[in-house]
Amino acid sequence: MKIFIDGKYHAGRDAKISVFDHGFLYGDGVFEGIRAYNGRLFKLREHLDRLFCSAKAILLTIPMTAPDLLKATVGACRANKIRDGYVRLIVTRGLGTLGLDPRRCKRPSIIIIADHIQLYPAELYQRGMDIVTVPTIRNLPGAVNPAIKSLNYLNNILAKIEANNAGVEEAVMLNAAGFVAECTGDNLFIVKDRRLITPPLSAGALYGITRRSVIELAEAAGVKTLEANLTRYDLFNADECFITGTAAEIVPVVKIDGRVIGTGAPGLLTRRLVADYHALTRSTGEPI
Ligand code: PXG
Repeated sequence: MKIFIDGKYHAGRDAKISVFDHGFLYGDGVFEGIRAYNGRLFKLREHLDRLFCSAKAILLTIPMTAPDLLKATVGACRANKIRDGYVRLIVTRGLGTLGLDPRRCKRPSIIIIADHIQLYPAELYQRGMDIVTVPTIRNLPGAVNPAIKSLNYLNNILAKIEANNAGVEEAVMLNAAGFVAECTGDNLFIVKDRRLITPPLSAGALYGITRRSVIELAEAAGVKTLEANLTRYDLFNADECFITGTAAEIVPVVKIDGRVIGTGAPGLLTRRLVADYHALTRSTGEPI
């Protein structure tokens, strides 16, 4: 594997970052996870836009223009002969010293890993997932805004640990007001009375690119979509539920906190959206 670090390629085992990089010391940095399907990088421009927005929010200047970063991302896929895979694009605050002041870091580092990912076993997509709500609430927008895709994922990891302790793969995170925010690495949707509903981004969620694609696909299929605050009660009484993310894609959810959702099997609209999403990922994107 060839890893891009600051303009040069390194063999996988030699691809190293200093222990004095503030991305490592403090989680000071931002990232994106992008998928390649069928020789194309799906929604690459949207991912790059979000990376620049995350960077702006933490006052980090990415030392490359968006068009150059696009070329470098495509280049990393080519260098690794990736046609179907997963790209992790990381920008750290860079090499600094002990002490969290970012002014000690003279130049941010850009890392591109072009590899593969499989988050969940394939059968889970057929059968549907069992998830739980967890005690750890989503970061408050006034603290570390969940819209920032930062290298500090401890909020999400704590929730993931709580899900694992409950014997399931994924956690629903609520916000401080008790409304559903999102899952640890995915946005959440329900279907109720043939309408597709997802929490508003202000509930404390990442501006998910898969989320946006799913809303567009539903609207194209004539399904009414809306953003509304959801409680656990709304989840338990949904007709269908699924989660969305670049890595996870669309995963049907069939049980939440022990309550069976709908019929207990992936719902009709969920399966339609999965099919439409697969068709979209295979036919659009930035050519590698
Ligand atoms: N919420 C959070 C907190 C995320 O990290 C999503 C929602 C879905 O967003 P997109 O734009 O991907 O639809 C994410 C993205 C992983 C992994 O390693 C997680 C994500 C992306 C890539 C890898 O678990 N989550």
